[in-house]
Amino acid sequence: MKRKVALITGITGQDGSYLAELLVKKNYIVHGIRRRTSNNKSLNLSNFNLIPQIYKSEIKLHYGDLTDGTNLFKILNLIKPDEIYNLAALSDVHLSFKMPEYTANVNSIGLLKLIDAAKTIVPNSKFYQAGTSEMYGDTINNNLKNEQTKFNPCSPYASSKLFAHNIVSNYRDMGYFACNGILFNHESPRRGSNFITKKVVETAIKIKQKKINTLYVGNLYSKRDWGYSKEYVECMWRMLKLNKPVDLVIATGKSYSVKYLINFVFNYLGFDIQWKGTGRKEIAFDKKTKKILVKIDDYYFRPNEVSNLRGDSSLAKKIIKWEPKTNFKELISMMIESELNKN
Ligand code: NAP
Ligand code: G4F
Repeated sequence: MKRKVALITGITGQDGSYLAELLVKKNYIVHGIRRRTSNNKSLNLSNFNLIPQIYKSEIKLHYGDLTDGTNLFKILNLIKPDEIYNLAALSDVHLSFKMPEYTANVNSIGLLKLIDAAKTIVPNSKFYQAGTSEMYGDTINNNLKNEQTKFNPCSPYASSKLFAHNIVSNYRDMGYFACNGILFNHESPRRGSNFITKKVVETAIKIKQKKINTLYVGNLYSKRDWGYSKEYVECMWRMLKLNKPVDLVIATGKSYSVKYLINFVFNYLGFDIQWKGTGRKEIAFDKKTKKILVKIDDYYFRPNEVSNLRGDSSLAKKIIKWEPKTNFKELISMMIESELNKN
């Protein structure tokens, strides 16, 4: 049987690297687009033997950027993929407030360039777009969110992703096979250090090792529905196996606050963490040593916040037979253990 060809944008990121591994296991020919960087490190892809002659490697990397439409066109024309997974994005919500134009250029217009070229060059291909629960924004109630819940984006990141979501629907209406995943937060040992789970894990370990003294964070009270990235990329693949394109929410259905996360990590590492004070003066300290462990820093607050995200993935359970397996405590413990093993 002819091997399927997949193209992954954002292959160097958390999800892209897990998806590449999954597709290689499933005997796909996997191509990825990576950006040119000064140090050329692709740490998340270290399980692959990335030798310079790309056509001998398990995955084939092409230099490119979602803002560079002519290059995207050339790559698609060269490899003629059966499946395209658009995972590349400026994915940092906080940073999107500082770089809104770039965010829109990559996440919205970049997606438009890619999907239009895909429909033109490989009209029978299947397309996955990495959508996000951030598109729901800060809703009045904290109910579970599903595919019917109204979007109300409240960051440049969320707005850029909602544009992409709508464009994908438009192309689907034009007859092209395109799906939107609406994924809630998902983490792993490969998570970027700027996101809160990885930041708390890395910093708490450095405090334990006496390399630094304090963790500085923003909003302690926002809640997120945190799942495991490796399980979530399986959904992307399953969605493109369907006969009809769909949009699906992928989530665990449970949410926890940033403060709960911090308590869990410090307790796991053997600290006796206690809190005192309120608002920007709230601090956490170690009851045994009296040393301050956590402080609030205004820098980490966003101009606008999504206070609680919790998703209902029952449609995914029905259509792609998917359910989350790893719970919050197992996920964060895995991240801590992986970080400890690096040291
Ligand atoms: P990530 O680790 O930040 O990876 C983002 C990827 O996009 C990286 O490979 C990055 O390359 C690449 N990229 C950024 N700007 C680019 C550009 N201009 N051109 C080409 N590539 C570019 O993100 P992730 O957590 O794996 O998430 C994957 C996708 O799912 C993203 O679209 C994100 O917005 C979306 N999403 C994530 C979550 C989540 O909780 N993780 C939830 C919902 C949706 P470099 O390595 O060079 O930076
Ligand atoms: O870890 P975060 O930066 O993730 P956020 O903003 O929820 O976005 C992630 O999940 C989205 C899916 O819903 C993705 F689409 C997006 O690409 C990304 O992967 O922040 C989580 C929460 C926020 O409420 C934030 O305000 O943690 C709060 N927080 C408090 N202190 C902090 C900090 N976040 C970060 N990054 N750093 C802090 O010091």
